[in-house]
Amino acid sequence: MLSKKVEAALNEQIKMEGMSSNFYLAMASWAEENGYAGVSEFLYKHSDEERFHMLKLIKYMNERDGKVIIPAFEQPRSDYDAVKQLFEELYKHETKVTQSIGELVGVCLDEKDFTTHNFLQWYVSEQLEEEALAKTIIDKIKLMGDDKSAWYHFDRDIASLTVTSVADEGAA
Ligand code: OFO
Repeated sequence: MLSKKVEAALNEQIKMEGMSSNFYLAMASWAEENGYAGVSEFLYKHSDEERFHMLKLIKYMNERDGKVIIPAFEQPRSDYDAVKQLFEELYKHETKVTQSIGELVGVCLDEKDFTTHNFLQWYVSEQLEEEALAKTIIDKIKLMGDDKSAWYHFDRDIASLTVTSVADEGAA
């Protein structure tokens, strides 16, 4: 059984993950519309991953007899000036998600809910990796500047970039 505070905080996180999924879906569509096939493929996948993060929370809450509330999501932004701006927004958003996971972990500790605390450790590591991934992409974009051929390769290669591939690069 979940305490009311943990239940409310988990529902907030469901909202956050669902919002992330929609946010990246809108970004993916913008990238597709603007001819960045690789960037859009990367973002469609990212959107699916966020939906999976939301589902994982829903299933956990139901397993623990919590009451899941599926929220209404705000309409995400649908236009960007450039891919660089899009990834800066994505990075900013991920830092917010990390903060929200941190607060959720804090609520579990206050409530002495060590089972949920344990469950959330997966999200803690995931956020670390997602922030690193977003940072890596922004660094690449800065290096490329206006080099058209670099952009061509970037768009081709980003489709295969995942949280795991960046973590491996970091470990190498
Ligand atoms: Fe759910 O990891 Fe990003 O937001």
